[in-house]
Amino acid sequence: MNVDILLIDDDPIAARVIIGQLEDFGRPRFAASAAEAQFQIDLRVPELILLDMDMPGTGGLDLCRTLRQDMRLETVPIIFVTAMSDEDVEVRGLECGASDFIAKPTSTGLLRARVNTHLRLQRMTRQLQDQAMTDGLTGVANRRTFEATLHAETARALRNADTLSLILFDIDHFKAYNDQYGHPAGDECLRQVARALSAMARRPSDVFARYGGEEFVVLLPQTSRNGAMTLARAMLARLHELAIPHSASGVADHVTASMGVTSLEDDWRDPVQRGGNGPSDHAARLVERADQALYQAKAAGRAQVVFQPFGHSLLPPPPGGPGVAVNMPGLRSPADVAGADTGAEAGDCDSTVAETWPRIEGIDREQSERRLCGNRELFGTLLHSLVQQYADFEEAPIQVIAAPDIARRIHKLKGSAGTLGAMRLHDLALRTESALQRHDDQLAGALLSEVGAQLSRLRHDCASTFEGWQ
Ligand code: GH3
Ligand code: MG
Repeated sequence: MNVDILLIDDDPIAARVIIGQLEDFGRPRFAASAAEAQFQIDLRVPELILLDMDMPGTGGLDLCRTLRQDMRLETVPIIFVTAMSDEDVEVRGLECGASDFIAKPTSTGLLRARVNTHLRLQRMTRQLQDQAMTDGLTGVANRRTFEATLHAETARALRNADTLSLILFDIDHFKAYNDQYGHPAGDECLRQVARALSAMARRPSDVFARYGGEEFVVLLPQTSRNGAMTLARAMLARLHELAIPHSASGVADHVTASMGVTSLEDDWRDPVQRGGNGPSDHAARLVERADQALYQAKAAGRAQVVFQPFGHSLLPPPPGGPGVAVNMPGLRSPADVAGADTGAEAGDCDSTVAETWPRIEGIDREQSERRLCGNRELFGTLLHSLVQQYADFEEAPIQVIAAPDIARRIHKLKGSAGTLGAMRLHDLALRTESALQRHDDQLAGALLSEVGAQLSRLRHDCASTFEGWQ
């Protein structure tokens, strides 16, 4: 067995005895002072530290306290070796972050047993930490890890004036895949997709995570819009190569995904112009924009990438123009795609509000018309599907608020309402989301009732505007 143990002791004789006693574990590294210990740790983080409590200079207790402040040593056991067997000393040692004590002169059996115990505990702790960070089914990072990294990376991007991009993608017609091939095959499909596409986010700071169900997210620090779009397109192409059969897809004969991309870039970062309050606002908005882009990719026929600039609704579109949709080869013709209107370009288009664009209370005409490139029919279809999707909000808001997925649904509703220019609904969803985050269930319940009422109004107004609505 070869374990990387660091022994810190200013007494070379005592150290030699301990090194001999630990020979079963391999040869420990040795440091005779705090400075040497620091040098060894910087060289490589050890698996376990044995520390002489009676060190001169800063002393063992001070050194232990310093080591405990080092994040790299968070899970590394530090065992004090001491000739002082006094309860008070032991208490002070534990308060400084020591994991255990061994009395000098050390007994070989006891020393080995203690070292073994702490190594085992440390491995279990690391395993648990890894499990808490990864998704059990696919082995990629989980949502929690993504969210923690998203906040840290957004703060870093704002501080350093770096770009930060996000890809959010969702497997197309995955419910139909499960229905056709069974749930275990669905699980295997998710594993395959995660394995193949996560390998493409290669930089150490990239995070590929399962966002939920059949939805994944890729966080790309220091990556521009072009870089993120290139990667997203390459991911679509990889799915095409993987060619996992999906005969019930309706989009292609293999598994495809729809992707939404957004980038926090220089032009869109000014919090005053953007109306934001700092990193957490920017982080939430990144997800929201990617989600809106994904929604548009779905609406425009699936199996494609749509880009949405980070701040375009508050600022003019960047040079390079409107949202970009990228279609994949090998897809069925638009006419085959049930329920989707692929005649429209996804993303923003510059145009004035056409006279025929519906006037509906609570809908910002200009915004919805621009976002859907004047495609009135698509607008009707999407609004109809939004109202259908959240019909339960109209019927029983109080029960709905207790559902475990309520935060996610409200978040989705907010994004979809924004895309459709349903600004009153968007604003209500935003406030509900914020109340839920503050665990103010009473306010969230009241707001959700208003959301339900607004949805009812939309249903009513739209029924008189679009044919075939009931
Ligand atoms: P769309 O193209 O609009 O995304 O359609 P969809 O069918 O993919 O979307 P929908 O949200 O209707 O269905 C998602 C399905 O994904 C339903 C759910 O059973 C399935 N799913 C979610 N998580 C898992 C999982 O862990 N394993 C399996 N096998 N299926 C899952
Ligand atoms: Mg899906």
